[in-house]
Amino acid sequence: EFSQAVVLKSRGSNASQDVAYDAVVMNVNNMDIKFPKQLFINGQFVDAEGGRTIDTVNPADETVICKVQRASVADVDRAVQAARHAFEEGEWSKMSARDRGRLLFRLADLMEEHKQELATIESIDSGAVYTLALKTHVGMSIDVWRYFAGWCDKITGSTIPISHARPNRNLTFTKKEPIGVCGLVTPWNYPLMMLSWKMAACLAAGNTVVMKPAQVSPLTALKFAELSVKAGIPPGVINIVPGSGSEAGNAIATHPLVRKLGFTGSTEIGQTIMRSCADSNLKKVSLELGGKSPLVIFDDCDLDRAVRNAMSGVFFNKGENCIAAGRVFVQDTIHDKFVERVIEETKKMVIGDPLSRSTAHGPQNHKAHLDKLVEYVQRGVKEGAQLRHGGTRLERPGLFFEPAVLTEVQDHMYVAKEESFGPIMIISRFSGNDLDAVIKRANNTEFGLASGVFTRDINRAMAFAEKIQAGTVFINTYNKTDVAAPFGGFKQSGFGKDLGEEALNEYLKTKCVTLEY
Ligand code: TAP
Repeated sequence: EFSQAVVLKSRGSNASQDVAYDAVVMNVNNMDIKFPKQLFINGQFVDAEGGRTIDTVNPADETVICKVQRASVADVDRAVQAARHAFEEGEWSKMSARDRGRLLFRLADLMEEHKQELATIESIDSGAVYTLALKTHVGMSIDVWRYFAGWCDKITGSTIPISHARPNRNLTFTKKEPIGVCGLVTPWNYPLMMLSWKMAACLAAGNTVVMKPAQVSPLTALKFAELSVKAGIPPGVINIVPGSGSEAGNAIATHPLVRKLGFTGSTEIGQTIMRSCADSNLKKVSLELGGKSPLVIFDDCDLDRAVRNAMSGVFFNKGENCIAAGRVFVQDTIHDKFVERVIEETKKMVIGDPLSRSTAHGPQNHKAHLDKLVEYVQRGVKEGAQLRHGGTRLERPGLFFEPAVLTEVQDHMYVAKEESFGPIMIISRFSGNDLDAVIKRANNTEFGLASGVFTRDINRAMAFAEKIQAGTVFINTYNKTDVAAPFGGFKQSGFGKDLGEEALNEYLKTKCVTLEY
């Protein structure tokens, strides 16, 4: 039987299947790398209708890496038809959940075997520092595939005691079923990881998928597609359609055969997507959107730890991090010392070639983003904030921005309200021990993604966790995400969780069955 063959293939070491494609081959980072640049539809790499392309640029030196095929509305439709066929008639829906899990474990193993290559591709395409790409961009992606592979055969419904129709008896039970063809649209900050967070849950639940990576960083999604063939994932289960949001992204969001859309990106586009999903066919939708996450530092904290965590809270992955601490509130008794320490440490950060093992801070993802960051800092200064460090483009090839520290930021300022999505620390003071007053300021935003507090007072920490309006709360730590812990925002940071058991519900529907006997 084919499903058995697929699974046997997934177990055998020499069973991998190769797929032919028009490859980009490079020697970079002291290794040979090879990746596709075409659309991936129905298990094959194909050119887009009309052969249109988008240049993908290496932000470390602004050279063009390659031209990637650009999906049209018709290409997206082909991908959706392939996903529908795979769901309704292919082996994917026929095989047992345990076999499905085996395929996903095999895919994770292949990603691990290609870890260095994936991290190198991520680094040249997105500017991620290679050592971080290994650990986070690729490392956490592998973890998330394994985590959800383990869920495949543990998706259960429940039995529910309803009233009996005496003298007969009744039994009600629920079944969790896959939704069908799902669409995914993701941003550029962690290209492979954003794909993996959503797609692993989506496939573990038994769906098929059409996915559009961000046009500025599509390469690891295509390498991933190649590995999915080697893993033995049947054709049509995974389809990847690089292209622009307004064309390919919108075609997914409005397609009448797509029943669910998982989106990560800006709040503005999230609103557009939700409208498109409603108007087209009332798709189920989950949105992971922007943030302006508050980090509150009290004077009874472990200052070394607070400085270290605030720095990584803001500068991690060049600040291109949705849960970045977008606003740091520091108690006035330790404010000056904190600022001094942060500046001292920021000056020590090694900025440079993301492939160098000693680099801590690489180039920003793309030019328009870098320009926005420079303007953002200037706007803060114009409004009266003090620029204490960095904040300009560095005079060297590549899209390098010197991490910035802005102090004396007041609540009404643009930089206190809007997300930068870059390495810019926004510091404000608060006075006294009035927890409620600082929480009120921290909650005075339409975002609600993450938050953090540093204090040795457990009562204060717990009160903060209770009152803060954010989907994630860190106490005496920051950025500590894990594949098993649900992740997602409140308010205009969106709804619907990624990661953890809860993420499965985003890609399942509940059927309720009642019988009488
Ligand atoms: P967006 O501009 O919102 O783009 C996200 C994705 O949506 C891209 O693939 C984009 O395509 C596509 N898109 C644009 N317009 C579309 C449309 N009309 N219909 C369908 N798709 C469309 O965000 P970005 O600039 O890539 O990412 C930055 C934002 O993402 C920040 O606000 C950040 O906070 C947020 N973010 C949030 C999280 C979580 S987990 N909450 C994680 C990472 C990032 P293109 O390729 O054409 O741009």
